[in-house]
Amino acid sequence: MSPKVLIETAPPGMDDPPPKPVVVSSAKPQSRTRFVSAAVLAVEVAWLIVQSIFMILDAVYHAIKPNEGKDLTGKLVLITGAGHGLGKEISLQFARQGCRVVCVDINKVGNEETVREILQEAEKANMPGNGRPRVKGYICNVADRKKVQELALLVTKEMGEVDILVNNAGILTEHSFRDATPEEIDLTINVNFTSHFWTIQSFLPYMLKRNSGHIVAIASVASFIGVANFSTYSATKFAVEGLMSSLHEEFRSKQKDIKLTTIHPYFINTRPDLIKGWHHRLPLITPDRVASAVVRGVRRENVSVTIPKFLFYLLAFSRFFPQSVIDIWRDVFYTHITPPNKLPGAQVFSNGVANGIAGKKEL
Ligand SMILES: *[C@@H]1O[C@H](CO)[C@@H](O)[C@H](O)[C@H]1NC(C)=O
Ligand SMILES: *[C@@H]1O[C@H](CO)[C@@H](O)[C@H](O)[C@H]1NC(C)=O
Ligand SMILES: CC(=O)N[C@H]1CO[C@H](CO)[C@@H](O)[C@@H]1O
Repeated sequence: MSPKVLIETAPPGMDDPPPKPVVVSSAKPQSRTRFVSAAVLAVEVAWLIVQSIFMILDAVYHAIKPNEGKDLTGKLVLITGAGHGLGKEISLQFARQGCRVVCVDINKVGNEETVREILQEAEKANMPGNGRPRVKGYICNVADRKKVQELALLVTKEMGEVDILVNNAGILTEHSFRDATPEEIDLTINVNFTSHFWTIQSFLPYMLKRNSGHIVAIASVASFIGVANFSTYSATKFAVEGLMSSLHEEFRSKQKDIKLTTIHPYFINTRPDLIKGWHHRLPLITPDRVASAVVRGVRRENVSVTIPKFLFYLLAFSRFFPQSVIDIWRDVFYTHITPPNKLPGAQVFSNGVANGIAGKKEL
């Protein structure tokens, strides 16, 4: 059936632009198209429900009988902030998977220590290096875009194209919002968040070229909920979640083979100096546990991993309740942070940025 085309012409003498041609089909055009699009939507939703049921059943099956995921032997992994705490543990665990490792940190001493430990372990385990260096350390401030670009060129030349990028470097900034200085705010945002743009933009082109790669972001449970005296930090973690979630959506159709994983750990006991100021109802978790969750998440290509897992469900569930209910639960399962410069007898820190740019002098 061919629709009739009706062209209305304006009465002569008026300067309006000529109206657009109006397409009309026979009887009740509007209600018919509305009916058709509603029917199409209904069919699509029905199909979505069927597919979702199968996907949920599949997820339940795998939760009962977990698969170990892809083999990482021989992959080149770059970890930022490899010189201390979680980054160090992540580096060691990827090396134990048979990966070649690039350790990046602003702190030369810590970074070299990690490299040395990996080499020692590899020697003991007699792991083959396949003629290329198993591990190498690089000093770089990830908040410095130019330095990150130079790093990408150098690493690619010396070690090869990076398969897995782990954005872990960051600083824990603790201050009451009133006390936050512009320097602390800028530094935290640059290191904990903006750096992700520089590293991803620098390493992604190689991944796109080969149509394979994996980008990991270490966010936090503080990307789901805010924490008092942790506002700047928490804001950067929400931002990281937003970035990764958007990238997932952007890559999902055309760059399916670039995998993304965001890790949301609860508080980790990496920093004895800061822990003194933490009062919490739930036990802290160990870097070791988080690092194995990172490796597992990468192997299984999980988009989001929360450690401990129950916190993810608890926090998602809590959203069904009024804020007053959430508040009283948080009063019982509290996490209170006293900034380091407010701890009795602590003059070690001049401000809330505890490890700030440790090792900057060495650059
Ligand atoms: C990770 O992926 C596996 C399947 O590869 C799945 O069984 C598991 O539930 C996922 N875990 C999370 C936290 O999404
Ligand atoms: C935030 O830190 C201040 C000290 O600067 C402390 O007095 C206060 O109790 C802390 N707030 C919370 C909710 O932990
Ligand atoms: C996303 C990111 O880089 N976050 C880091 C912010 O700082 C903390 C504390 O060092 C790190 O644990 C995070 O990895």
